[in-house]
Amino acid sequence: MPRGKLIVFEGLDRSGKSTQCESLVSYLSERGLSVKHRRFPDRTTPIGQMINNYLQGQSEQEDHVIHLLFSANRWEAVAAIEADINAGTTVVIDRYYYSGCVYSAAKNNPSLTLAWCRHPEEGLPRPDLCLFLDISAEDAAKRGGWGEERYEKKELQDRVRQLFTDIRATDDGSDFVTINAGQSLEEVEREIRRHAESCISTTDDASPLRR
Ligand code: DGP
Ligand code: NA
Ligand code: NA
Repeated sequence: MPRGKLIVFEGLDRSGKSTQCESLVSYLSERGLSVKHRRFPDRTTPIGQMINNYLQGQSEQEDHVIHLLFSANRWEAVAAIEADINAGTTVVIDRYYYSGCVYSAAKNNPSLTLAWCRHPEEGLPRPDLCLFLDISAEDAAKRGGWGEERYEKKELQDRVRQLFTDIRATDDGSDFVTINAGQSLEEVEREIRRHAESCISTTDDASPLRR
């Protein structure tokens, strides 16, 4: 049986990522594909609850500490993700280690560089496809605005977008397919489906997940 694929969505808050992620999962499962939906942070685990409290402003964490908690929240799911993929299930994830790097690096803490932030993420399974929903912080804010959570502020989102752009110039960025998230929902959906179809029909199914 061919292994499943690892498909990741990335983008700013309010980029339409979660909506598009859900839509792709339904689309693929309606096509009869075995598919599983995940999101990071996964707020349901004990580590995820610490992250949730931090994001909602109910607790404070030192910048490196929260970075490592976000990373640990991905590592604690790795065995389950790999088991699904090896059993032929495609796993679609809303946010992954690219968010992990850019949101922490956007804090402008001099000892929290993009390179430092990347280290704890090294060795996580690399996606077969990373759909980067690109939108300016300004246009994202027009979409009903951001909520109350810690990072949902224009200045930080501007830096996050710049850092996503910086990542695109690195080896990690070679995973990205950039989608103009300023288009209509239907146009974005169509583009995503096209990329996902092409990823899924790729015949290198015997190749293991990259790290
Ligand atoms: P979401 O549930 O997708 O809205 O994500 C919650 C917020 O956390 C969002 O502003 C993005 C941010 N975030 C996601 N992953 C990470 C991470 O690994 N590290 C940091 N610092 N922030 C993250
Ligand atoms: Na959010
Ligand atoms: Na979201």
